[in-house]
Formats: sequence, structure tokens, C-alpha cells
Amino acid sequence: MKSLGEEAKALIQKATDLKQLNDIRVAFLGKKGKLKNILKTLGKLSPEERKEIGQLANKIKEELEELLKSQETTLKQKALEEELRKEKIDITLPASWIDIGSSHPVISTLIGISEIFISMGFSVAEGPEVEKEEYNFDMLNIPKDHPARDMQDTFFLNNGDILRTHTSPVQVRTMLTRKPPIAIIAPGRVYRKDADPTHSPMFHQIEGLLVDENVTFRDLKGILKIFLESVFGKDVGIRFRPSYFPFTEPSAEVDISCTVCGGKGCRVCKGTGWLEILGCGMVDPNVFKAVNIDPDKYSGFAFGLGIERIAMLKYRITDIRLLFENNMRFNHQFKGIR
Ligand code: 2NL
Repeated sequence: MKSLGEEAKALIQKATDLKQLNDIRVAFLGKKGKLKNILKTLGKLSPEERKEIGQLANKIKEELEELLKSQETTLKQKALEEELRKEKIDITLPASWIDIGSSHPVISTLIGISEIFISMGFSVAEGPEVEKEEYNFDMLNIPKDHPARDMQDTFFLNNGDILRTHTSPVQVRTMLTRKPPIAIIAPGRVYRKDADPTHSPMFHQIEGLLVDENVTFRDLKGILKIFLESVFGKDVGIRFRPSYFPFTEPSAEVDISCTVCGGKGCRVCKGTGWLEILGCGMVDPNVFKAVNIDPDKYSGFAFGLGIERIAMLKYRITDIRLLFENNMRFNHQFKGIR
């Protein structure tokens, strides 16, 4: 019985997993195990011998159970450590990239400008990009032989319609369907046959129109001053230069002091200290007549500006084509901007 005990102890210590340990338990201490088999032969012994052997058997049984238990604890601990080692997560590995989109610089500029005019009471008007020559040219006092209509400047469709060359037709449509007072801005895409570092065949414009009784050039100057100072800062220089547009009389072009050199003269302003930023004027009476608004009762001002030009100044972009290539290395630089 003693040698049986030693044999069992040796096996328990050599066991490498919990199943082996359980097999040993069954083989030695089970109902049909080796220890029980010996105890079954005790019938032939005297009561004293039986007592002594019985006590020995109990002692061996207790020792084995204790050993089994401690070996079981050791093996369970080892198994856990092995599991933890295998399942270890390397938290220094870079996380998978979640690509979140963002507003395009042209669109954030367009929204920013729109909000300034909305804050002054203008509402946003929209219209089709495929237009009638009537709305895009005729009603704006642009003569049939005007060079702007030329095939070289305007995209013509086979049915005689065109892609709008400015957003003015939106204001024409508004004046045809609504009575003054009118205070609208018309932001959107426009199209001209032009392509170089500062011209794109598709670009964005915002035009504004205000029509009411007694609207003056002073109202125009005041609105544009508020607008330009809120985009370029309170200290921006502003000047109005006489100009010509078929749809306004008088007309002016508006310059701001150069945003790069502050007016000293640099490459961006070509040494002049000024940047041309928008065109404007008082709505020509011929335009009012074309849309059935009485020019003796009403007056109005209008203005137009290119969004890309403003965005390029704001973000110091020197080639307009970067705005439309949709190279993600370019676009990603505008993340977090509005
Ligand atoms: C520019 C100049 C301008 C207008 C647009 C306009 C519209 C109507 C009537 C009268 Cl319906 N005028 N629009 C007026 C003056 C200038 O745009 O340089 N745009 C980029």
C-alpha cells in the first residue's frame, strides 16, 4: 500500500494537465481504484492489523487528495497563464482608420458668405443650372451680339438651352414671380468655357439682389462694407472703382486691401496693394422693364462674386484646379474647418 502511495504521488507530480490528474484520481482513489482493491482483501486480517492498515489507507488517501488538490491548483494557474499569453492584445498597434468626411473649402466658404447675408435679412433663392438664353442674357440687358454670349464663353446644349454663366437668372425668375420688396442671394454653380490656374469651366457664385422703393447706392455700400469686414476683418481697406455691366447702371468693382501684404504690394496683388473681390451696381431700368417692375417706383442694387476666388485668398491656394481634383491629400487639409 505504501509503494502504491509513492507510485501515485510520483504520477501526480508528473501530470501536465487536468485530465491526466483526474485519470490518476480515478485509478487510485475511485470506487474501483487500486486503493479500494487492497482494502477489499482486509477480511483475512486480524482486527488489530485491520485497524492499522485502515488507518494507513486513510492517511495515504488524505495525502493523495491533498497532493491532487495542490497539483490541480498549479495546473489551473499554468493553463490560465498560457491562455493570457496567447490572447495578449498589443495595445501599441495603430487602430484601424475611420475616415470621416468634411465640408469642401468651396462649400464652407459659400455657406459662410450666405450666413452673413442671411443675418442681414436676405433669403436664399435657387434655380436650374440648365437655363434659357432669355433668363441668362436677354432679360439682363445683354445684347444678342454681346461677346459674353459667344460660343467660346458659353456652353450651348443641342436644344438651344445653355448652362447658366452666372446666377443672375435666379434673380430674374424671382422678380418675374414676386413683387418687391425683394432681398435675396443666389448661390450656386455656374459654367463658362475657360480653364487655366485661376479659371475653372465650373465654378461657384453668389449674387445678391435688393429691390424696394428708395434703394440707393449708399445702401449697397453699407451692406457690402458689413459683408467684407465680417469676412476679411474690421481693418480691411475697401474701395469702389467705376465699372461697367450691362445689367447695372451705375456699376462698380470693389477692391479690398491685399490680404497677403496688407497693401504694401506683393506677388498676389501684383504690386498694387489691392485685390478685386466683387462687382456690383444699381439694377439697370431695362432689367426692371424686362421683368415688369416699374423702374419709376422701384430701385435696387445687385452684386456678384466668385466663391473660389474668396476661398483661394482665405486658404492661400494658388491654383483653382486643386479645388476640383478631389485629391484626398488636399481635401483632408480642410478637416475641422466649419
Ligand atoms: C461679378 C459681377 C454682378 C450683378 C452681378 C445682377 C443681377 C440682376 C440684375 C442686375 Cl438680376 N445685376 N447681378 C450685378 C453686378 C455685378 O457680378 O464680377 N461677378 C463675379
